Amino acid sequence: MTTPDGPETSDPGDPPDTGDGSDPRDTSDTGSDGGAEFGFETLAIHAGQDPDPTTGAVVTPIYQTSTYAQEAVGKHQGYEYSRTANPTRTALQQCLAALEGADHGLAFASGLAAEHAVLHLLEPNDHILIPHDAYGGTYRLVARVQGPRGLEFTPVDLSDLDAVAAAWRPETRLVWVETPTNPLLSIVDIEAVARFAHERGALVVVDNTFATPYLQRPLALGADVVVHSSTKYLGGHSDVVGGLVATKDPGVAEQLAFLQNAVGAVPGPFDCFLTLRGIKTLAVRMDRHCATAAAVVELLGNHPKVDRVFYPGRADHPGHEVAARQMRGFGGMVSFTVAAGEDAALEVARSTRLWTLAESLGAVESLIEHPHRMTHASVADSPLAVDPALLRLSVGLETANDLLGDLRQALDRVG
Ligand code: P1T
Repeated sequence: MTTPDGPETSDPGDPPDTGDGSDPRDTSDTGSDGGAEFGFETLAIHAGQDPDPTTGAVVTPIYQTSTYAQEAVGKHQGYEYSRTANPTRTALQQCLAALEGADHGLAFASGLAAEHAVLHLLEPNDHILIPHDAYGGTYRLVARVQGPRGLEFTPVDLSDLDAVAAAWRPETRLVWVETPTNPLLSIVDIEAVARFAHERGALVVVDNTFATPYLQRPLALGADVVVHSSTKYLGGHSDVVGGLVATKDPGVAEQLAFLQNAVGAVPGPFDCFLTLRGIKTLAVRMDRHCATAAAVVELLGNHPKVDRVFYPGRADHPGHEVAARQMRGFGGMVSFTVAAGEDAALEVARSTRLWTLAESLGAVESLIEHPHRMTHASVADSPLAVDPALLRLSVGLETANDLLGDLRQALDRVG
């Protein structure tokens, strides 16, 4: 029975009575398209998104409803209450699962809400390894939310398996991988870390936000769980905040579906619609992001005001070979240090006209930001502190020459 607090009886673990035995909330179905036999672009446009059964609408409707009429108590069409399940969210979850080669997809209100749900799989006194250059918000969540509740963690350079072995403890249960990392674009060999962790009975989670499933499929490389800030490339238009999780593991999926409903950090139907709409063009956008990023890297690499350029597509990047093996392209994110230091970096960030000074990434608009004072301010006093001379670029889809010209004039200004 649905109560004002929500459907306490509708544990996502228990299939609803739909009359025909099916469960439309089931995250294990990637849509009637089947899945594996179709290419990425086809899945992005169609997986989980059959024409609407009621009207034939080609685009999955925004089911802007909190509740659903029941024919009799417990007899309904698979939906009881929108915290538990909503058809627009189901479509997004199935689409994501298809793109990641997963059996289950779960949508959350933000990337950090998705991460929080995954970290909730752990018990107090469990130990995890996190990247020594993780996204600042991930570090804050681990160190300041989960840490005080008993989670033990060690930041480690995950590209160095000796360092991973040295940090390993008998109670290590999970390795949290980000690759490429934010903001230093370090690369972790997912296959090698997964092999190492699985031999010791630990789970591997990959934050695939920077790469997207178009460029990298962590589950195929052995990871157990993929998380996304869909706020970024998946949404792709700077107009929605969201998070996604994908996994093949039915036990993990069941626990996460329970948490999704029990904690309630779910996205609304309009946010799911916007994310689905973004995903349809992911492949073509990523190709252009990669191509323009390569041109930006070329400019930065030859500019006298620039000291170091961080981009896995460069032959001198320590993770270049692994990236070339595990990614389809090197992505649209580029970081660099300004030779004259922090003040000069701030001057560059202030001086661009086309590159908007803003947090976030992965959208059509090109963005520039200063990680030390912005996205990674929460780690400024931690072992993860970022070089104050570092700038991060999210290369957008504007005309490449316009972007190059604007960056050049901003760099030329500094001493
Ligand atoms: O912002 P949210 O949707 O909650 O996602 C958090 C998150 C998780 N993982 C990675 C790799 C991220 O980059 C982010 C969010 N990052 C930014 C807002 C940023 O500008 O770097």
